[in-house]
Amino acid sequence: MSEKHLQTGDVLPPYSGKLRLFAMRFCPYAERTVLVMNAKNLQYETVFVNLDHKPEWLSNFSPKGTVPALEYEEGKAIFDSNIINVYLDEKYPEVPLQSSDPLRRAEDKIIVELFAGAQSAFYTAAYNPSALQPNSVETYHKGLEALQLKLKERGTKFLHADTPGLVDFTLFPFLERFEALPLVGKPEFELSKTKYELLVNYLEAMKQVPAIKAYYLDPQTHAKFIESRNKGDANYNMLDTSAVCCMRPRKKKE
Ligand SMILES: N[C@@H](CCC(=O)N[C@@H](CS)C(=O)NCC(=O)O)C(=O)O
Repeated sequence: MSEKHLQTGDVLPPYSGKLRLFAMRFCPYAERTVLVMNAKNLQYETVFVNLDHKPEWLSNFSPKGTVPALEYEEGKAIFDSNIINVYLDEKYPEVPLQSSDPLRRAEDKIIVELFAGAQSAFYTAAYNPSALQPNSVETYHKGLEALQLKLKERGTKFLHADTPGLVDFTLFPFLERFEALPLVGKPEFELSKTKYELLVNYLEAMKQVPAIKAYYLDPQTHAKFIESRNKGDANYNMLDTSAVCCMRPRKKKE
């Protein structure tokens, strides 16, 4: 998978017949869909796009210009991570990621809803720290405490069950990024092991899940991206190895 982000003026690669995901490598919403597709063992391609200089064709797939968007048939797409993920779960039921019980599905949505405050406090802390309110840290920790309590109440390895499900893949991309906050000068957002023992163990277990392992980025990498974006020049292509391919030293002739 090329990690290069296409931008204004770049041509849309030809459609191969596989599901095609429009994403941005550091976008937590797009990651939700990547994790779901990985967990379901779906064949798909990814097109990464530069969100500061969007390719002209992005709006054909995503009318609001956001990622993720999923091209499920040539030229036909749906957008929004939650909408895409429920669609995928219903369309490809071989590996189900939601409970068959409607009440349990509603409870999963409530867990996601209760986490939303922590999510927006993260965004402010990472990308707009001057707008942090005195209660932002409190809101963030309240969200994490609520999540830890749910893990305790459910008593399963993951929120979904002893294997992760949609609810886990919806929250994880944010938790992954939360660990970068102390590295960008926000120690008050740390997920301390003493306070969040259960939650931290859950996070570590999630990192071992193959669907996640294949896409996970460490806190240092997220911190680098956050810093680049805050400097006004988001480094979308920092993982793109094709850019340095030709600078490798050539093998000496024997
Ligand atoms: N509710 C949407 C949010 C998606 C979203 O905000 N994505 C960001 C990148 S992480 C985006 O595309 N931003 C570009 C823009 O808003 O123009 C979802 O769940 O898919």
